[in-house]
Amino acid sequence: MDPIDLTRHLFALRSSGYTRVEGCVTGEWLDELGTLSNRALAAVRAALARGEKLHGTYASDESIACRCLYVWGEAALRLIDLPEVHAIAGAMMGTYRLWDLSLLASLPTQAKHAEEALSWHRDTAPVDTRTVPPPFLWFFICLDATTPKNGATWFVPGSHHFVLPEGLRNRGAIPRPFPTCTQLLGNAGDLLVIDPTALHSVGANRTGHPRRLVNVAISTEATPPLLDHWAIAGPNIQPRVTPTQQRMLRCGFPGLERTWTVLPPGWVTA
Ligand SMILES: O=C(O)CCC(=O)C(=O)O
Repeated sequence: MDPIDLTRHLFALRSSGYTRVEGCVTGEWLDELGTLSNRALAAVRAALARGEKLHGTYASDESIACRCLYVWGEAALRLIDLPEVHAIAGAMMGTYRLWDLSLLASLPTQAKHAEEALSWHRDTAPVDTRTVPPPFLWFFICLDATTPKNGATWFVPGSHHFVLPEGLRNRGAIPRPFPTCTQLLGNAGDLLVIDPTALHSVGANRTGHPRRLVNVAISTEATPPLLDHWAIAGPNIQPRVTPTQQRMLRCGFPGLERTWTVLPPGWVTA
């Protein structure tokens, strides 16, 4: 990314809490990512249908996630090296690690939901990013164009700077709680970067197909990752990682879970 572009995206992210980098993943890479994501999604839906609970992961009729997407194929593992992620994460956070690589799907929603934004939340409390780095950044690769109809993420620009006023706390799924909220629209292959301390929500998907994002979820180095990714990568992946992938997957935090609920059939962890 050229320095002027990087400066533009950093300014957008710092002031509004989000930015969009166009066309980061294209061609066969994007196609393969779509195919492996569909396999992962099918496996997660099958596990939920069997009554399994996804470890550390919210699932509903409208949105589900698949963790540790790197185990589903090379096209996912390669995302850990994405230069745009490193340029932005490096400038915003200094040192950082992979918190998780997840598939996020907004599923076709029946008319029972009048709301367009299904679950307003922030993932952690806002911090003063003038003096400390944001604890997390979510780098969403759009596998599908995100549109007003298919559940594009809702977002309140600038809300990463402020706590909610007293009267608006704990009100759950409020439809469009703020006049300035907007949906994050992009084309397939674009990268939507959000500071998840901002208020955001998965959108209702009124189409017949899932709206899929892959989240290269990054945290500061001081924050433990969601899982022990190095153990989960296991002997299939460990011997062939790039130095960057090794740095991002491996960490010294004790006591992390060494597997996840849904992995490809026969997958061996370390
Ligand atoms: O899938 C989405 O649109 C939003 C995901 C989200 O809310 C999150 O990752 O915290």
